[in-house]
Amino acid sequence: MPQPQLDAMYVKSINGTDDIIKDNRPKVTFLGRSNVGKSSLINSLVGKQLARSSSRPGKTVKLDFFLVEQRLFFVDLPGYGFAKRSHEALEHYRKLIAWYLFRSEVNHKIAILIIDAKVGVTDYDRESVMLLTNANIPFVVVANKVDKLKMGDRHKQLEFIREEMDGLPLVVYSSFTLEGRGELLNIIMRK
Ligand SMILES: Nc1nc2c(ncn2[C@@H]2O[C@H](COP(=O)(O)OP(=O)(O)OP(=O)(O)O)[C@@H](O)[C@H]2O)c(=O)[nH]1
Ligand SMILES: [Mg+2]
Repeated sequence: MPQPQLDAMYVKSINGTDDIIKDNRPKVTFLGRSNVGKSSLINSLVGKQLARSSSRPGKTVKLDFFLVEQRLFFVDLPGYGFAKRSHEALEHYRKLIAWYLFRSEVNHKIAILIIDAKVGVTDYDRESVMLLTNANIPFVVVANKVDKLKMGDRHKQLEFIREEMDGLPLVVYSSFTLEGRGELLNIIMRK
């Protein structure tokens, strides 16, 4: 079945404070470790190649804003914890992301915390859950790349992740097969 596209366009990329933060239209923010598939997931949701993705980690380097259906923004964040970055670069990204999420006073609609279904829940993911919870930012966890799980491992691996996430909303997803797309769109786009 053909997947409906969303009306979506690239607006701008920022590296610090900017008028778009004060634009009151709600922001849907995609975060997660480097290479976990944040940019690909945005593309799979809107139905076109909008965000730049790459097989090499470290592709997204700023906060990229996309206007969706004229009424809200999708925000693609740089990945956290890319080991090949210098200490200074890691600090820069950590501060930029923390500022945007917790101190910029942007109008958060929901954050989409993307984890790798095959890798499972990492320390970084646990820390993100804690920080989002403490900041009262609504969020949903997305277990992406589920297409990489062998059928025999799928059930057990997803159970591990569910247990770790302890009752938090979880969407099982693949940007390749589009499994979970309808479910996630319902969560993100509901008024
Ligand atoms: N098998 C599989 N691969 C995926 C999926 N989603 C993304 N990928 C691949 O994962 C790699 C990273 O994708 P990106 O979308 O660039 O990841 P990112 O999280 O935006 O990465 P950074 O911007 O570097 O933080 C690419 O090679 C994608 O093709 C998925 O659902 N399944
Ligand atoms: Mg990216």
